[in-house]
Amino acid sequence: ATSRALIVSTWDFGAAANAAAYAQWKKTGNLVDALEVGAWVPEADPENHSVGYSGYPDRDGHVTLDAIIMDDRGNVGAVAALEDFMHPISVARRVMEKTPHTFLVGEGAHQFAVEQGFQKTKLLTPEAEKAWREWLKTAKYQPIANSENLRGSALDHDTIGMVACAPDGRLAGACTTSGMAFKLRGRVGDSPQAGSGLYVEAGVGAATATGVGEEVTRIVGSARVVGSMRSGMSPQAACREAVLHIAKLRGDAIRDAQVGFLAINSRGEVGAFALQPGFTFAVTDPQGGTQVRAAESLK
Ligand code: SD4
Repeated sequence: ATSRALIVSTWDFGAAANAAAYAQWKKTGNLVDALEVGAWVPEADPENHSVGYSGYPDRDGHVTLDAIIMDDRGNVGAVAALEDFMHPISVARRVMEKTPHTFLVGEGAHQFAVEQGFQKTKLLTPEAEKAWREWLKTAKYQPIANSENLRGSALDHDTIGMVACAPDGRLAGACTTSGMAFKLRGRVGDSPQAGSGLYVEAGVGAATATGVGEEVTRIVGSARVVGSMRSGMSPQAACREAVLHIAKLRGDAIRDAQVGFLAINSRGEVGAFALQPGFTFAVTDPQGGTQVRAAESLK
């Protein structure tokens, strides 16, 4: 038995994504392939209102998706504010592999996805539309902690962040989300921003973030976690340090907000830490065994 991890993902719904990613990794041995296929699971899940299809819309009723994928050779692709496509992670991968760019947004990302042959899909489901119409009655925007695990709640938001380390130490990461429910039109969170929602560095580790993206973006959180690991911290200590930094910086402004970091280093050691209790993550080992664990938290 080994304690090293292969694929780790945010939240309890990460377990299903890990299973798909693991099966793909067994087939091709390619972490980027594995994470792309893993990310498809929550992206296509009609019961997950925080990622992809059936995600909650922005306050004007548009489902807009953000995603990023990254390896440890400096290859990265991202899309933001992408509408009408079920698998933004795959569009992000095409940005990485087929363009000289790292990030496409909005209409341009949409045009690129069409050109690449992705099929358009209506993302707003009747259930998500109903929740949005309900929200419109008060139109109060208030991000709530851990709504990711409250399936079907109108306050549901969040993201799958996945980081992986192969037994030879190679690293990769992916992150995909519909962002905060009922956000302002045009809002982009931390998730598709390299360094904020995801960061990967060869020989060091990879980190991803979840929760209120603005709080992560302010400190370029995932790059900070990887930087701490580069300086010798364990993944756990590095995630904790970033959360403490946000707490100190933001004080009362983040009293009810959730932010969580999840990291893996190049030895396959895993750590996670959150502002609030309730952040869970799924860990899959190289033999395919998966555990859902609760992260430590500040409060
Ligand atoms: C964001 N962090 O857009 C992402 C996803 C989310 O994690 O809704 N929470 O802010």
